[in-house]
Amino acid sequence: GKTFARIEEALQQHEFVLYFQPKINMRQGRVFGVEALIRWQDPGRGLLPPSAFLPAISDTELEVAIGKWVLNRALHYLQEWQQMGIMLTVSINIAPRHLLQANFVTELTAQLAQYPELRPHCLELEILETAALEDIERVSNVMQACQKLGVNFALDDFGTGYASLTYLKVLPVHILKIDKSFVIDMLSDAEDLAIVTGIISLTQTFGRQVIAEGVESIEHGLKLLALGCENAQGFAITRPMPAEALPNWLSSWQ
Ligand code: G
Ligand code: G
Ligand code: MN
Ligand code: NA
Repeated sequence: GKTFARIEEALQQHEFVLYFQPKINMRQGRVFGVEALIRWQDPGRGLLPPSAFLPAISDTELEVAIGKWVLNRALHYLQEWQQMGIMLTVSINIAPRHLLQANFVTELTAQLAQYPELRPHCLELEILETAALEDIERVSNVMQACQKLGVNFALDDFGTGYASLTYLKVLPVHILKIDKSFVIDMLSDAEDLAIVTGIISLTQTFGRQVIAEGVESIEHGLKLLALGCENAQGFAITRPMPAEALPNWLSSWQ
């Protein structure tokens, strides 16, 4: 339709931009990474969030094309920051269709080859928990091939899908991201707190890392630390920001 054509045009016209949201280790007080989050700088409507355009292109080749652009831009900024002496990991959100493309590993290899100064383990791919379970064997094989390149995986929105513990056992994910819907209300909702507590203890059992998103206050951070989750992402630290703003933000943080 019209929307689809407009989004296609936006990609050609370079109207997409990447914002970045820091991830911190609360115990060390250290920023260790950033998540790349796409925005559409529409000349007529201003800055649009992913919810305004990604649903219209879900599971299409255009979504894959945008995914390739995101990967390339994220690596570009990462290299730029590295050249400034800023050592970070960058996480990008990978759509299921993109990950399951026959040539995904080849693409990833080629993209990384464009940035030879970057160590592959500085790149983390965030996969939705729900997507990871669609075709568990294929997903697992692709993830293992990417891991051989040195690329890490995060299971995003963890807790919102139906991840069986068996799947968690076989998937080579190094970190689980506790979905913000549980984190935001955990200080007032006993059930959400139980879910957050359960996910943290699950990661300990399975020898995985854990990060909480939706950390909106100091109290959220303190509670998570007490529960054994040291890693956090959320508005209490900062909202996502343009790439150009990150170096200054990092200076003021330290
Ligand atoms: O940026 P915001 O905080 O509004 O993100 C909303 C949702 O959009 C997030 O759940 C995130 O996973 C998704 N999203 C953001 N950027 C990208 C992207 O580059 N690719 C994909 N596939 N999803 C993204
Ligand atoms: O891909 P993922 O769903 O993890 O994307 C993160 C999303 O969460 C983005 O839309 C980002 O803007 C949003 N976000 C990040 N921190 C917070 C927070 O503290 N509170 C809320 N409500 N949203 C957040
Ligand atoms: Mn994400
Ligand atoms: Na998420």
